[in-house]
Amino acid sequence: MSGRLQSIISGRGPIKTIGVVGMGYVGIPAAVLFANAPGFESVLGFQRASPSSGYKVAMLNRGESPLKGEEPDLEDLLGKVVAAGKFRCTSDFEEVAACDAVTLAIQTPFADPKDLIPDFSALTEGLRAVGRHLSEGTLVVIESTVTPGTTECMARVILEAESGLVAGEEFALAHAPERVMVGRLLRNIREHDRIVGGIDEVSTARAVELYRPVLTAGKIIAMTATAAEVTKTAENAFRDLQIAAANQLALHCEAMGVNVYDVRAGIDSLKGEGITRAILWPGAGVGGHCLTKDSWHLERGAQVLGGDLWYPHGAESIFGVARKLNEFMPEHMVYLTVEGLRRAGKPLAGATVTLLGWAFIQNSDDARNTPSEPYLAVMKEAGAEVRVHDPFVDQYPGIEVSHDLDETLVGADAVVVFTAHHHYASLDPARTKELSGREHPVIVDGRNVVDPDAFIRAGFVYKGIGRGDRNGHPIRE
Ligand code: SAJ
Repeated sequence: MSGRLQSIISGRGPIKTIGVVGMGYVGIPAAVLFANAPGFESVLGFQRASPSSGYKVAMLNRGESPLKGEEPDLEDLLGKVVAAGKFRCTSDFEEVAACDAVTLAIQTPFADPKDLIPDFSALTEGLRAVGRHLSEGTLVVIESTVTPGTTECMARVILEAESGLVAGEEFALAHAPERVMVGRLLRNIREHDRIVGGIDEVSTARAVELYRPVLTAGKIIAMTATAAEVTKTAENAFRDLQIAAANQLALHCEAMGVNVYDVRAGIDSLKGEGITRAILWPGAGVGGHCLTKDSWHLERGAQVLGGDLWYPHGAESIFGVARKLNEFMPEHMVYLTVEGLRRAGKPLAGATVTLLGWAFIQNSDDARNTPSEPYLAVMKEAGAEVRVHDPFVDQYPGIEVSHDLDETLVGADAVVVFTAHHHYASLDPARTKELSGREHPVIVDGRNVVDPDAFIRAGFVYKGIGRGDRNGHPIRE
């Protein structure tokens, strides 16, 4: 336990002034909740005056949220704390010096999904800006999802180099990963348990003091900084693994002529104390900002920190295998489309394919890392003409997205469901066939949203993920 840091912090007194770096979908709700907590006096939102995001400073200081989409209570609470003078946004990082605690909520994407090297440039810039104005006894917390080892190593080195202070001796350092989902930002921060991990016990204790006041149903789970980084990346790696297990089972069921959804229901029925079968859902692929990268952060952490890893020698980590299986699912959708067109006597080259769903998740406009994109690329490469429909996505770089379902179905040789938007559950076989103008149009269901028998009776060639019981059906003349 660092006596020196403890005495500096004791001399500083309870946390009163907080800085939050990064006014995005993590930083803004966090800052507003800190400002609304009675024990804290003021919160500063730090936002770079960059061409793309600098506008947020004035907007936030007017009590307006720059976040898209519905966020219950956020704008009301923002207006309240701004009016009360408890929250202010600024681009002047010199004001970090007045903060008892500073959190950094800055995105850490992969620069290139191919080589999976994390792009920490924005985070390191934020760390440098904080380090330059860090004062003795301040707590620095990283909320971004980072490769295990980042807080103890890269972040510590940058902060010490910029401030001339020693972490664990003259300032506290911790990791407290965000667990928020769009549409429920405030609720998630208040109600989810909060993982808090310091580089030492004094840092952990100071971080607990920072987060406890904003929790309602959630409780604090304290650990080391690296354990907190592993927890965050692993909680998503586990979800990715569960989805991959469902996808692997679906592929096996296709091979064995079985309906994977019957099997899933059977497995899910096994309940009772101490029995868990958290079987998730197979599908056309896994998109989004979390699951597509966090397994690779975890793997990189094990490689960087782990030295001589002890997998079964020569075997690959199951988290890496799971990632590759989930990334394979759009390819399997290509296979199902090609097989369906073959059965309908239609070559892939020149075929017209209607792709239903561009968002990575149902009933949302969020298209980050959508599995529809790799599918589209392969189909276009093979000479198919693909039209994209999505009722929620308005635009996407390089892609023309239609909101007119009937229009996109006209002349379709194949209709392919990639996203389980509620609109597609009511797709009518007769109407769809009429619009396609085809004797035997193909339907490929990547999310189990249509009734296979209704489409087969209408003369469709049906293919579905995991539908080994229907994928070889006789074609109705
Ligand atoms: N998916 C499947 N099968 C499933 C569940 C999801 O194929 O059974 C696919 C979805 O279609 C989507 C992708 O996986 O393409 C990701 O879906 P998701 O529900 O995991 O949504 P995310 O990516 O927004 O995950 C977030 C994560 N939250 C945080 O990182 C704070 C994750 O930890 C949550 O578990 C998840 O939300 C959630 O449960 O809503």
